[in-house]
Amino acid sequence: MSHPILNDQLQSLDDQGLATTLACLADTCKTISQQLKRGELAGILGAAGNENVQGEEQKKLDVIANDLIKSALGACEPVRGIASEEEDDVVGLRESAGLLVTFDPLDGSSNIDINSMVGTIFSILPGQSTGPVTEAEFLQPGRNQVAAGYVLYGPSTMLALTTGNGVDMYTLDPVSGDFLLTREANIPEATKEFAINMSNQRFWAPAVQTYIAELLQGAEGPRGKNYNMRWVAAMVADVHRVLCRGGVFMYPWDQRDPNKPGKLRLMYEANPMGFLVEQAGGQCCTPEGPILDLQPEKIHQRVPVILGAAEEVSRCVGMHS
Ligand code: AFP
Repeated sequence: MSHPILNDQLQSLDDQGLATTLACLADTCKTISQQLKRGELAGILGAAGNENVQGEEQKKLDVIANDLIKSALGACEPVRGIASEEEDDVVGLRESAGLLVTFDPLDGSSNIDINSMVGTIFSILPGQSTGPVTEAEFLQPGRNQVAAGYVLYGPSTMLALTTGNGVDMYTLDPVSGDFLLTREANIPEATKEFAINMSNQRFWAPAVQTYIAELLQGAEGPRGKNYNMRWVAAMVADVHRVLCRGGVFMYPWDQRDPNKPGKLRLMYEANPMGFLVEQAGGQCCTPEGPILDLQPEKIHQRVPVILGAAEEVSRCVGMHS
């Protein structure tokens, strides 16, 4: 069976600037994948001794992945500016170009040292001006995204991509070095699988407590079926599972830090995943409504996230009202 090659598929896009940018991101992720495969042999595990803007320790690989993507997009003509989860400020590249890229270079970095799954998440927005690049220009609702995706570095390296016409999943062929189209994502409306960090249960809002308690009651409870639970602790891997076989994933608000409305970042994680999940037939919401309709207030903003099977997301969101 022959699988279409990503670069051939990209040639059919109307916007060739977008195609060039996506090809650049895909190529850079191949390099990150190679670095990850060498693991401890490459001496790139462990801490780099820095903290990122959110006060979290950066791993060497976070820094390496960030530098690789930053430098590749720096040489990519259609890109006007970039924003990275690992950078304090947005970076202006060329005023004449039309695309803005936001990215989380290495999501799930606590998994690096245990040789478990991590990924790169990206989102592409249209530029809003022909003048100097500013943070304000990036603060567009996720609905404006022209493309979003992630690369999952797992047993095989996979790219999930949407340009607003469904979600295509490509597998990196180690022989040819190409990303080959291997499946389309589809999230069934109903599920029996949920993903949440249960250790935070006592900190959740009452609506989330009630919703998860219902799932845990299984067939004897109001939902009338038994649910299974999974948690990889890398959003990219947990959402990949939802895109492949359905399920609901949540990182809700909790009261550990009342000043943080959630753990996940709107511009680097929630918006791109929200675009993918909606394009695969699922929903992605905060308790107030669809994530993609949120007007961002700052580039490193955090949000609560409930995404996946429409039936579950609606029920959980409904419990908040
Ligand atoms: P890092 O990339 O900073 O390790 O964070 C990953 C993440 O933001 C997201 O990918 C996971 O779903 C979530 O954190 C896991 O958080 P817990 O460690 O609190 O379960």
